[in-house]
Amino acid sequence: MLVSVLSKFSACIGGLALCISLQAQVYTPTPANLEARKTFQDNKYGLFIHWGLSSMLGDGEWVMNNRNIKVEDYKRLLPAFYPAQFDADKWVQTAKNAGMKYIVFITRHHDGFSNWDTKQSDWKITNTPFKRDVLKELAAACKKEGIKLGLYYSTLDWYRDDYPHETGRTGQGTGRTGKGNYASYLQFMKNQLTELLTNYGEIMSIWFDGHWDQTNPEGAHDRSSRIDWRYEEIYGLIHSLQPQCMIGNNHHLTPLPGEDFQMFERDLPGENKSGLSFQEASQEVPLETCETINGAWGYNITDRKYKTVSQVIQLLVGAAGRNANLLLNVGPMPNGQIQPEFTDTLAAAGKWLEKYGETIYGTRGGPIAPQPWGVSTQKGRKIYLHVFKQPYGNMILLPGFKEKVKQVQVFINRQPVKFKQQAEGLILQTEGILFDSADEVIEIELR
Ligand code: JFZ
Repeated sequence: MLVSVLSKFSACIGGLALCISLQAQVYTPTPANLEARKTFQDNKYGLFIHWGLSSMLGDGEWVMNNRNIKVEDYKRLLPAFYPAQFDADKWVQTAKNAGMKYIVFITRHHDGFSNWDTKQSDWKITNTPFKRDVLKELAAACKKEGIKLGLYYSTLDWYRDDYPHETGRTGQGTGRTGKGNYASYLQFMKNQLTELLTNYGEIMSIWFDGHWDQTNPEGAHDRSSRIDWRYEEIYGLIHSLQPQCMIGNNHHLTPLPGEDFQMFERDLPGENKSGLSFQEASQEVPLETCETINGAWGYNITDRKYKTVSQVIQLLVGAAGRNANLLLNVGPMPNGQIQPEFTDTLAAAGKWLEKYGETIYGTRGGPIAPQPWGVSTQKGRKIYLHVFKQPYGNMILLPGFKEKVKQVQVFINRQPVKFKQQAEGLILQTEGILFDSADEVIEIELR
């Protein structure tokens, strides 16, 4: 009797636990969050900004790890940081001129340095001689100009002892002797995130990075994490503070419960050129590709691998054609300025967008999968073919194209394009069309 009561009792407890853990797996985004996702997809194009103490060393944001700089030595950067030319309005203007609609700023990268006046640590920008809370200034400048603001936040830390560094894949050479303590580190992160989501107005997104430090490298069969990050708690906190705030995590995995967009690093969704993106593109949440404008995220003084204007345009369009946003990165100089090689290219691509923006903003990936000649986007009854190079044989075949076509035109000058609808698909005659732009757009209007 007692046995059966006990077993019933434990079955009940077991059921409850199962119920609670299932609950934790279920995430229902609020209407405001769903709305924010749409706006995000409509906006298409953002500026990523990697900047902080590491910029001073001119060797990328991984310099602390790569050169095994000890925390004690790296600390000397703090009293030396004085970005005299920092001007949040200029950064925002750079994004605007580029045709970008949002900025994602590094609030805290792997070196653990906080780019805002956090109360949780002394390792912060307001303790440099510069003293200013650059995030406050950037948030104000963005608000003034109608640019949305997302925040990059590293869950990996090469500086703090309480980060579980013993099991980390990186940061082993920074001389830490204290023991990792995730409970303490988690509380620290939650306190910081609370500040970020309370004191800086509406935050478009939190862009997490660092998960992979606790897993085998990309492409490995087992990508399980050596620590339990307790994302339900972190994500729950964010969504309770700002329900519309979109959470993304650069773990290079299928999105986890609570995440609102999926990111691809140096890759367009479906490609895996960088070897960092083995994950499949989600059909559920918005997608975003991040890329560098040269070869580096944080300022690298010798990096001259500048992308051309055409490359930037084709990257953006290539992302749009795969239903993804492009988050294009610059690493400003230690003085706070974005170098002219970057601003010039961004502005020139922005000029292209002034003319062709209608075929990018507010669109979704089109019905024609990426082709050797380019990609397609769609908005309502209009399909835009983005042609990167002169089509072979002066014709484009869209196999299996069934929908009835009203008219086809060259987007920029309304020059009519001859077309035939046949059993094998839609055939466009491109003879006489000048393909001299990085991307010539042909508009197909459906009936
Ligand atoms: C990460 C960061 O480490 C990098 O500094 C930058 O912020 C970028 C946007 O995101 O990039 C990664 C992520 C994973 C690995 C390497 C770089 N990895 O697994 O080796």
